[in-house]
Amino acid sequence: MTVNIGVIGTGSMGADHIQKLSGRIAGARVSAVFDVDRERAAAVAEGAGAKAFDSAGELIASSDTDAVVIASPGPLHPEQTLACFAAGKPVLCEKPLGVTSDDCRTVLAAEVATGRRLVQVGFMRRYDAGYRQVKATVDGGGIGEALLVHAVHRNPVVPDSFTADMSMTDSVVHEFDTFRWLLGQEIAAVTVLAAKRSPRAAAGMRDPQVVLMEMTDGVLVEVESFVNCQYGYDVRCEVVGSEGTVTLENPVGTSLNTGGVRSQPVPGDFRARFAHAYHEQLQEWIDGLSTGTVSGPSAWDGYAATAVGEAAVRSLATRGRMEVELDDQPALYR
Ligand code: ISE
Repeated sequence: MTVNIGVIGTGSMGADHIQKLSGRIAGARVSAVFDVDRERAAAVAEGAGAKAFDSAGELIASSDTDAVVIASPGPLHPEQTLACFAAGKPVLCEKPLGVTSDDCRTVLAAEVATGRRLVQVGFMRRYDAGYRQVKATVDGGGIGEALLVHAVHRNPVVPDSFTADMSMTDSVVHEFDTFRWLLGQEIAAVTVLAAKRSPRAAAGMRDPQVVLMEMTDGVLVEVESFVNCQYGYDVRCEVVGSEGTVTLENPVGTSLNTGGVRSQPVPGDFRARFAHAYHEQLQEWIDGLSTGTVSGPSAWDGYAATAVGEAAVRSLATRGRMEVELDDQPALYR
């Protein structure tokens, strides 16, 4: 069976998904495309052998679409996800599920009302082989009891429109999700401090920043976020346990030894670093759809990440420690 996928948004992430879904992912094809940029949508649709729609609503409702990928700007995600629920169609929604926790609550309530899981949130790191190995080691007791985590999240550059708050809501939101998943706990409190400002940061931008997350059972997770590091994309972590540590390095394909120096390439951006994870995310989503199962990061995960992001933004503004109060988890997500 081939699943017909409608893709909303043909910017960089949407285009990346369309490319993967057009040939590389088994059991799926792109049947429908929508973007506010009609010309771009038409060109992408032609390349993919898909139909270009005039609105997201029409794409979602169309019989050409069995399931939907949402890669539009974040503020549109809740409304488009709700439309997918109304049409009874599974949806892979890029992060964030909603830009506010109230938006996410609306999505949660609507999904709970359908009585089944329909949305998966695009936290693709859960599909990365390296993170999966780290989680398997921690879960298998390979380092004893996990006590604390050091993590690094660096982007070479960001556009001038990227704000200090976005370091939390757009970048470190991945660590919020990753360490909730990896450690199997919620985040109880978060503290964010801006470091000395890089001269490469745009006016008004506070970069780098350091985030301290306190997990519900006392594990501490410390993350450096640096979005103007210049040299490349660098995401790493080390989980420190009572009997040892497990480390995820930035992956290295080749090493060059010459003139007494060893050099190794660094990924240019997150699409290159997580290309395989994006592929696995789509393939596992499609494989699940054939049995009617949506099992990846849930609306609850999307809500929790956004709620922690809100607390982190408040902490950055006040230099204070912010507790994270989550609602009761609906049974659908337990
Ligand atoms: C970007 O939006 C992403 O989602 C990347 O995975 C992340 O590493 C980057 O920092 C974000 O800006």
